[in-house]
Amino acid sequence: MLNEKRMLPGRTDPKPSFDPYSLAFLDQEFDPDVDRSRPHTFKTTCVIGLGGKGFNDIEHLRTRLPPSIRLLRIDHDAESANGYGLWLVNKATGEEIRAEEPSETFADYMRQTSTLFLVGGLGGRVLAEYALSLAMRGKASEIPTFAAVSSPFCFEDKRFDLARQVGADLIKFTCGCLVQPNDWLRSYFGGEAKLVDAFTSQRQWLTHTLLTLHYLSHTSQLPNAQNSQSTGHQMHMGFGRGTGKERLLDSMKAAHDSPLLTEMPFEACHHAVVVLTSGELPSTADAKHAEYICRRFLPQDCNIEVKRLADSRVSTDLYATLLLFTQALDL
Ligand SMILES: Nc1nc2c(ncn2[C@@H]2O[C@H](COP(=O)(O)OP(=O)(O)OP(=O)(O)O)[C@@H](O)[C@H]2O)c(=O)[nH]1
Ligand SMILES: [Mg+2]
Repeated sequence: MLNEKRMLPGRTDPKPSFDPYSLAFLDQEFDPDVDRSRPHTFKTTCVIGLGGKGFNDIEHLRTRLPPSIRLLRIDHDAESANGYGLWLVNKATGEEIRAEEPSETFADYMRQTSTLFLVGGLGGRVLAEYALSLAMRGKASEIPTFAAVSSPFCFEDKRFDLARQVGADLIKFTCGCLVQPNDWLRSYFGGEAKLVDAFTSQRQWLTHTLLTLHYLSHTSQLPNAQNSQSTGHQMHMGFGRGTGKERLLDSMKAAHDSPLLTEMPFEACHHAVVVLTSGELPSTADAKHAEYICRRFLPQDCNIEVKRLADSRVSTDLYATLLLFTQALDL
């Protein structure tokens, strides 16, 4: 619940007639125009999926991320008892090409990487084994590195301690580590939806996070992205949709109230990026208004950036995406 101080101006009818958290537009083909910010260098964004959840994530992202983004996967190797495998995923066909010499091939990929994303399930063995060394490698090579991971259900108690430890370490070595607890998915769907439905929506959230960060990595000063020496951040994301005359206010309010920000300590936020997305570029007046709204629930000295983005898949709706950065908090 919002406290008084954080309360945003609301409308008389608090219940919009549509789902403020639907990202259905992401299931359409990717709009190459959104990729226009990509600088013309040989370097590219690279996403690495780790373990079983990483596999599911990559399979989902394959058809939804722009062709310029490279997808890799690291997993147990079915052919050897203790080994692991590195696969390059062909976006068009889904075919996976096994890298013959993982270390050399991987070093090549890293030389061609401008921003690195690690995705998977905290508490998974593959992620526990490789995510931290990948993040440290990214940091040492001055590649801005982000992690977007889910944390285990509370009933997976064996995985929980591992997840806590790996998550805390990942936060130290990334520019931003976003942890989405699987239990939030359940509560968001009232515990009634099939788990697979909850996972599908979680993957839409993940896709949205990656697309937003991919865009921002070329256009914005994300905290620490340029500074390999400083300590890491915990990243939190919320988004909301608005439509009609009050779409800016509705989308900002929905973003603030997002189930993804269930336990967000807004008072601890030191850097915030707001991305306003619509079919046509949102106005500068909307951007000013969004900043004004943020000032009502973020600390005085919080650095706030507002970005505007056109995406032809979105029609006349407006999406407000909040990326909020804090120092490491308890997981
Ligand atoms: N949200 C979400 N979570 C998943 C999904 N698949 C697995 N998980 C969670 O991810 C965590 C790690 O599981 P895996 O990715 O299968 O782990 P692994 O690296 O393959 O290694 P093992 O421990 O051997 O299974 C577990 O806590 C699962 O609950 C998925 O598709 N979506
Ligand atoms: Mg597994």
